[in-house]
Amino acid sequence: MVTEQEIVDGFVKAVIDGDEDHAAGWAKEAVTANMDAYTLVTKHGGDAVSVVNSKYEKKEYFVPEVLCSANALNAGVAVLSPHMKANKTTVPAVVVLGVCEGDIHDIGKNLVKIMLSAAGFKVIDLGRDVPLMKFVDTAKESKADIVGMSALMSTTMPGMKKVIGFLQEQGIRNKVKVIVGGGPVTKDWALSIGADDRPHDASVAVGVTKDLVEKLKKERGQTW
Ligand code: B1M
Repeated sequence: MVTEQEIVDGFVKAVIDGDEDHAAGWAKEAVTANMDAYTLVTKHGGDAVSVVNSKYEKKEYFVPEVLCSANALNAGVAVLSPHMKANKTTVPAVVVLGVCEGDIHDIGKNLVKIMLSAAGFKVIDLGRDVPLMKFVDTAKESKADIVGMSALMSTTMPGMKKVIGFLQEQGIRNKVKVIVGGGPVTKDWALSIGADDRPHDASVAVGVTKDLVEKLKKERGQTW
C-alpha cells in the first residue's frame, strides 16, 4: 500500500520535473487516500514551487521548465479542486477576481477562486492579464461586493493602486471592498494603496472575504 509520504514525495517530484501525468496521478492517489487536498496543493505544491524558483534563480531552469512545472501543478489542482473544502458562507456575495494587466501568473488566483467558490461566493473570474478598467466595469455591471486582484510581479502590483483609483473616480469605491494578494504583495503595501485587506493565502481569503462582506452589508444596508 502506498503511504501518504510516498504520495507527497511523488507529487512534489512530479511538479519539480514538470510531469503533468504524474502530478495528476499522485493527486488521484491523494484523493483515494483521503488526504487533505488543500494542504497537498498549497503546502507541498508550494514546497515544489520553491525548488523550481530556486532552480530558476540559479539558472538551472529557464522559463520553459518553469512553465512545465506550473502546468504540472495545475494538473494536480484540477484533480484536487473538487475536494477542497471551505466553511460555507451565510452571507452570499459577488466577487470579481483577476490577475492584473501584464501578469500571467494565475495559479494563486485560481486557488483563491476555488476556495471562495467552495465557500459559496459567486466568483466572476476575469482570468489573467486583465485590463485594469475591466475590474471596474465588471464590478459595476455585476453589482459586486468584492474586487479581488492578484499580482506576482513588482511591475504589475501598481495596477492594483490604479484600479482603486478608478473605483474612486467612478464613485463606487464605497460600494465594494478590495482585497489584493500574490507573492510580493505585503499587508503594509496593500493598506498603503487603499485596499481593505491582503489575505496571505487562498484559505485565509475565505475568512477575510466573509468579514468584509458582512462589514459592507452593514455599511450600505444591503443594496447597491
Ligand atoms: Co514567473 N516570475 N515569470 N512564471 N514565476 C515569478 C513570479 C518570479 C518571482 C521568479 C523569480 O524571478 N524568482 C519573477 C517575478 C520577479 C518580480 O517581479 N519581482 C517571475 C518572472 C520574472 C517571470 C517572467 C518575466 C520570466 C520571463 O519571461 N523572463 C515571466 C512573466 C510573464 C508575465 O506574467 N507577463 C514569467 C512567467 C512564468 C511562467 C509562465 C513560466 C509561470 C506561470 C504559470 C502560471 O501561473 N500559469 C511562472 C511561475 C510558475 C513563477 C513562480 C516560479 C511560481 C509562481 C506560483 O505559481 N506560485 C514564481 C516564483 C515564486 O513565486 N516563488 C515566478 C505558487 C502560487 C500558489 O503562489 O501565486 O503567490 P502565489 O499565490 C498564493 C498567495 O500569494 C495567495 O494565495 C496563494 C496560495 O494560497 N494569493 C492571493 C495569490 N493571489 C491572491 C489574491 C488574493 C488573496 C491571496 O486576493 C485577491
